[in-house]
Amino acid sequence: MPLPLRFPSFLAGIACLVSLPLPAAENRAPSSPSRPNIIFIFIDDMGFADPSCFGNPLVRTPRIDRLADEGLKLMNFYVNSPICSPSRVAVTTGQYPSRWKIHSYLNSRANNAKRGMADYLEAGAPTTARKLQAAGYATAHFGKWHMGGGRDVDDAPLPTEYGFDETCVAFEGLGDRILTDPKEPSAHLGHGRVSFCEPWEKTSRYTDLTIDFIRRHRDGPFYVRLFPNDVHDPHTPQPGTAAKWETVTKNHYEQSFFAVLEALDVQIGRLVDEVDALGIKEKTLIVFTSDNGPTDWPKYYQEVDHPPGFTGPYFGRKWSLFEGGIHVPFIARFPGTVPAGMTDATSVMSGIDLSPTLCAFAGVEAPGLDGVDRSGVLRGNPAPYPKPLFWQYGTPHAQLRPGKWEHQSPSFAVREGPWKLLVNPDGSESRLYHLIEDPGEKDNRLTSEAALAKKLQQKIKAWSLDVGLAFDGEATLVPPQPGFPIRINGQWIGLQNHGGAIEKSDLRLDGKSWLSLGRQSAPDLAGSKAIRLSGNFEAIEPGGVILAQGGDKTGYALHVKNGKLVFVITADWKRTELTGPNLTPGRHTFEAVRSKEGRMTLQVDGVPAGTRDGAGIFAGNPGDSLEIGADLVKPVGEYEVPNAFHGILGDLQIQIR
Ligand SMILES: [Ca+2]
Ligand SMILES: [Ca+2]
Repeated sequence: MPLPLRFPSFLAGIACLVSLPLPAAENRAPSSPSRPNIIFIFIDDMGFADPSCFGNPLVRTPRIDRLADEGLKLMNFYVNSPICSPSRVAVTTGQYPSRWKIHSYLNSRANNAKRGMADYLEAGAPTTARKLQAAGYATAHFGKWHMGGGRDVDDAPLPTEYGFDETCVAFEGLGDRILTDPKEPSAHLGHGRVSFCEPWEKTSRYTDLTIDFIRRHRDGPFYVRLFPNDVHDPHTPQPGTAAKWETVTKNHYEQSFFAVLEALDVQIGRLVDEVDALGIKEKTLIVFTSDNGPTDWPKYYQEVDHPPGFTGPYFGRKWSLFEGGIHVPFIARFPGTVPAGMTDATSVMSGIDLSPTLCAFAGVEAPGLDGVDRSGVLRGNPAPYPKPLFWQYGTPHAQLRPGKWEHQSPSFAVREGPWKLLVNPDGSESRLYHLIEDPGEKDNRLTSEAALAKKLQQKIKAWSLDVGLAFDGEATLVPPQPGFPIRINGQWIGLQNHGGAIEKSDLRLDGKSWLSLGRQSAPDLAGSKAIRLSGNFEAIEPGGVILAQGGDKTGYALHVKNGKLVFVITADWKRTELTGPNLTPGRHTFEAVRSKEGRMTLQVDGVPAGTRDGAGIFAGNPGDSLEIGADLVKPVGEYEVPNAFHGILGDLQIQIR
């Protein structure tokens, strides 16, 4: 340890320690060590009910269960984001990740900039590791980082700059790292030693490093984080290990997931066994939880009937602020200090609370954080959460949204006591749930508890101002309208349905009904974009809009005029139209394509109807929304708004890249 550099802060840490008032004797078991070792295990994408002690219906995780038997299970633990990077920032800093402009996953520089995100967590952010390091702890991080570095970001601080003596990460971080593919961009970013292994070997490699670190620091105190990449998908188990699950599930994705989950359980067991064998069990706090809910890619719904990973009683999954995205399993084991075999079903705790809580166990001060010290709860004294908890994820920042459109949540949420309000910044899609009576978030009480909902909206407004997010606190709270899903850029997106009749996958429109998707959620049009619109239709009247986004300055539309299909693009106030042949009665398929360069093509029933060249670049995003079955304001084509469609629409797909 390079002591001279850290000497002043080390001394300050000791000074803090000495001046701290001693906790009351009755709050602390006599055997409770004052500077325990801390092992923090943070699983990637593990659902609430993936460990069998939290309700896995098909697979047993005996080693994780043993940890729970010997420790405390919290049934109401939340992460502060339904996606990796911000969730990791919260558990690392004790602060809401929005404070550091990390509201979604960190990606390439261009993609981060586009979403108003930082490229990495600033090295000056407060961290548990730095506080404990200053207090004399040996510190280390092994496994997934994803708080900066990777892709084309080669100037992120090294993980050691956040207070870790030793680190080894994966492709989403710098410093020493283990990769699985030599073609991975991280292999060429420099800033650390790179080694390779098979995907199914990663977790055992990180566990090896953790065990080696613990052996070297067995006299303590140490703080080590094991952040496995498993059970994030794609699930790539050791060849041959998925077959045993064929009798349990026919879903091949689930077979692979179960094999990876079982292998992860084995590694957790290996680590815990090592702690016990070293005789440091009573001096070591082990915390186990997950960074967000289980995967929800569209492919699982398209190829098999459901994605792998269980959320138990909770609705929603990864990328969603419904409970299934943020409500995760939590275990703490610390024999003699944390009660063994206890289940706390009432106390709420969250990722931002870990820093003040772990520091409290270590006797280190952690002032000025968003999180609160919940060490009392972990010592077996259930207590109400002292303030509201807030979340922000979603449009316009997120990009990644659940594959099942019903799982797509509003972008803000607050929980206070038993109540949770989910709401968009403009008040739309508001939902108010009583989580004790309705943990599955089925019964929206927005109307019957309007005053309470308004109060919670004000609290979100105040929090948004504090962390630097835009939110309209005065907006009218509007409950979600019954939706209709459309495939947009490969994802099912639920559009608000204003009067359309749904018949299987068809949408029947009567000339007075339409679907809409607000401008925040509508596809990004700015720049030189390729557009592909496809589907089928039957027009009962000879005119009407099938779909339209934008207006006469920037936009695209497909409409029927005088019994012909018309594809129209507006760019820089210039309108270009491509008209198809006379339509016969009945169903027709269509495909309308515009290349990045502006070349338009139209096919009706598979027959090309011609090409035209238009302007290549959209100057910006249009101010109006995407509508199906009408163009409500500012017409894209030569028609009067709303030019509502009367007929049937099927299999509509929009791709804008
Ligand atoms: Ca994750
Ligand atoms: Ca319009």
